[in-house]
Amino acid sequence: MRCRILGAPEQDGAGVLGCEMGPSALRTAGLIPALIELGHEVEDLGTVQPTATQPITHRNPALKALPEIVAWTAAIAEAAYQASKDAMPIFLGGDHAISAGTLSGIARRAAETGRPLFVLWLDAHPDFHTLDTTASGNLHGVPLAYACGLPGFTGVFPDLTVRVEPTRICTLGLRSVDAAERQALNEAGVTVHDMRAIDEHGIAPLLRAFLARVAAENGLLHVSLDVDFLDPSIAPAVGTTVPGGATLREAHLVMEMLSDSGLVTSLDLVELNPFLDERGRTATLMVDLTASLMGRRIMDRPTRSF
Ligand code: DIR
Ligand code: MN
Ligand code: MN
Ligand code: MN
Repeated sequence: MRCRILGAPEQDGAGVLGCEMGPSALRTAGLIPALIELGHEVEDLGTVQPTATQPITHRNPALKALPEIVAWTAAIAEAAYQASKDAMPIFLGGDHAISAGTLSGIARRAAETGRPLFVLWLDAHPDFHTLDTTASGNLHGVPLAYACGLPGFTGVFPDLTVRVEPTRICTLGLRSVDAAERQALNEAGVTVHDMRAIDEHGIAPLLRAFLARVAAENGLLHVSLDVDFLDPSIAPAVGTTVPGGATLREAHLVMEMLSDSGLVTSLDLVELNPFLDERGRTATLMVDLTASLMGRRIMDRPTRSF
């Protein structure tokens, strides 16, 4: 596989500073050598530069760093569109607001291929707030709603060339959902497998059903992995830890099944805050999970079915 690495050290979308160090920590933890060892061709595109900020006012006084997030979104969207031509881009956050840009750029690229774009959102949170519903004002809480074209972003965020279809999104691992997000997710028809569903059914059948849909429709698949998908006991380096997250093996199983499916066409690694890490263990885990997604196996398997 041909991979393109792109750093997006955006940090103003999270409530806690430090995600700007995320790309450095992922590189330090050996992301690129791990991909090369798995036989991939890796092109490192370096770091996205945000466009200049313009003053913006908004009726929601809680919004934080709106001009900065808008500038990052425009730059990342263009970079994601360019990076996704004939290669698999891997975007290194940066907080989850980078996905406002990665999703819009990828959706634009997907439309050119004529194939439907599916999104797997691995996160404790749905990040499905609009600019009007977010109470925290932390804009890492809005990227999925923006990419779907929910109301209120027009004239503030960059115009979307192509929207992500909400019914082609599957969120996995949710355990912190605000009331406005819950309603919006239901109305939009997003597939939600929260932690309770994972506890009841196991993670494999939930993911398998989604992958079968992607395969049946010959879809492209964008995976967005937020560090807080993982349980804080194994992944402390995130500003928004929520207890009761995915275990080490649940997370690896997701990645291994994604790899076996052969369906993943782009990836976000987001919310890593190295300032909060313990001797690099979260950065190392994120690299190991990426390696599982990109083909690392405990043992060879006779079939590559999922
Ligand atoms: C909360 C937390 N829903 C908010 N969101 C986070 O601030 O909007 N997203 N942490 O990743
Ligand atoms: Mn998130
Ligand atoms: Mn989260
Ligand atoms: Mn949220």
